[in-house]
Amino acid sequence: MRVLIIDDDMVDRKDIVRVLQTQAGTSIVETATAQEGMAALTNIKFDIVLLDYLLPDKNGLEVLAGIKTLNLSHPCGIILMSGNDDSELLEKALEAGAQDFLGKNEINQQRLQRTIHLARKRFELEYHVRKSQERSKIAARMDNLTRLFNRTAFETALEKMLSSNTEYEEGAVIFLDVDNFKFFNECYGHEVGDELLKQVAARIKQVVDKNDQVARVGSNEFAVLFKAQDIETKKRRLLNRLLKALDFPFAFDDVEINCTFSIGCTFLGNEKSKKDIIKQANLALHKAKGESGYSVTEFDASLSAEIEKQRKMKEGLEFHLNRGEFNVVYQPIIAESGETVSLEALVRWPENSPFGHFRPDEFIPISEQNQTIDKLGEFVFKQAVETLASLKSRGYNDIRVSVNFSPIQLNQWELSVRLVDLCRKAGVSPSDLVLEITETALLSNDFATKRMISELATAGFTISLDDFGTGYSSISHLINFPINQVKMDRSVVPVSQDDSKRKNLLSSLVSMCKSIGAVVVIEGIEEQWQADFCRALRAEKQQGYFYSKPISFAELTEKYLQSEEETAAPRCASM
Ligand code: G
Ligand code: G
Ligand code: MN
Repeated sequence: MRVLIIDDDMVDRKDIVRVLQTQAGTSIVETATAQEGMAALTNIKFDIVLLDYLLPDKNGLEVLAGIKTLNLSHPCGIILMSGNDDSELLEKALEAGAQDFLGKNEINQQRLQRTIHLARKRFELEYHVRKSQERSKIAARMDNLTRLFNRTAFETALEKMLSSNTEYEEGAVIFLDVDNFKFFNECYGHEVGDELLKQVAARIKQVVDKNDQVARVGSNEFAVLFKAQDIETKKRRLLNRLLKALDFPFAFDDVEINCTFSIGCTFLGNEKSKKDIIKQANLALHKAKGESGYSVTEFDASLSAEIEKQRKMKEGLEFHLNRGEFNVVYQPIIAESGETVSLEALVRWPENSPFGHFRPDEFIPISEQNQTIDKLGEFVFKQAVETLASLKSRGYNDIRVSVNFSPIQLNQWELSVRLVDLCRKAGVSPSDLVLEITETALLSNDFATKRMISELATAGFTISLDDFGTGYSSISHLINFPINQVKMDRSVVPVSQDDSKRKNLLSSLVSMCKSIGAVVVIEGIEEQWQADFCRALRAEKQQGYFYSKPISFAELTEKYLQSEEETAAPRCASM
């Protein structure tokens, strides 16, 4: 046992030494002042300290406080000794960190040894409790998987940074999210998912500076909190490093994963609260997520409005789909003869919706994102076949209906069966329906899409390639897929009589499609001369405001079905 005595009274010290020396294996260091005692404690590992209350330079309570601030790597039990046996002092001594108190008049062999024994035991207990408290405190701030800080620790750090914000330094937050993490997790298993997160964490850790805080704040979401004098430069440098560090494959035992990341950032300044900052970083991240591939978005005020709009669209989609409230309008497609040969069904957001009003080019991408597109598509298809059935019941047998399909809908393995079933229930034939599919659906070139398109064609549906001329306009798509019809996008329709570029382009596209036997439809016809030009190209069908805007079924009935005797163009001879 190693004992330190801090006592200026030499007689008392000798008494103690005498008592202790009776025990074998005891080594004793004697000091006479607080200063000497503290120095000894810093340099030597003791098992117990006997500390006199009245020292020339400090009193015992002050020494106890001083020892605490030393933050010793090898702390030990302390017994405070005093000439007067004072219960108030005992209380204070225990509070200040001593394990026991001993009146100087009580010192005898038995008493001293017992007190030392108890103090050591007590210290050991306290030490273990404190250590495990510290450990659980750390654990509560850590993310077990990645060994980064967790959300709680991140928020605490953010709060701290906000309260210590100075004029000279600014802070910023980056939120980073692994794109399609759910897919990797499900596709390769959760072990690979966990391993991916660990590797991402390690790569982020590698590129940040020593004082930057990195945390995992969601299942596949990371945050970096940092400050600098020139925050804009630091942010740019950090983003560059992050993108570089993350942009190579993550390797596992038997797979390699290439993933992209979405990143959102915002600055701390301008009296923003912790909540504001987290919200802004999340909004920026959310916006970045909406874009494909690597994407970095910085928060600005317009984002809030945009995200709010998206939220309303999402909620509205679910709400109105459950109530079957979407509207479907129809735009005629006209043959060379001037007859309306088909009606394109186009979905419209319900009027007087409490969520606001949105255009299809706004809400369809959202519907594709939040997986409601299958339901929306089926709703439109059902309306379309019912409209068709109703036209047929009035004797219009030659008219067909075109329905737009999102590429995502083609992933439903039972799509063809369901569509055929809906046709059967409405009493129409698949051959009366045209499915308009954009060329992007064919780009993925995956087996399931290919199979589905063949299945739909085999079931008797006409497949029409929509928006041709905007994307790849690939002849191989026309050859490799069972495509019966091609619809030229309105962006390739000449905008004026001397728009020779578009005139030539459209002319070539039409002959290209005709050369492989596809029927050609040209959309976006707004003026007579455009109609004449397209007719001269021998395109089979036309569509556009020149003939009719999309109209409701009620308007359709009124405008076309009851005007057979009217001869003014545009005419729908067969109707
Ligand atoms: O009708 P409007 O021009 O606003 O339509 C904008 C876009 O929305 C067009 O590209 C059109 O093809 C698409 N669209 C309209 N209705 C539907 C629909 O029912 N399903 C799908 N997938 N797209 C549609
Ligand atoms: O991509 P898709 O072909 O499905 O787009 C159809 C949409 O194009 C319709 O919803 C309609 O609003 C729009 N549209 C139809 N005809 C015209 C037209 O002549 N001019 C313009 N600018 N848009 C049209
Ligand atoms: Mn279309």
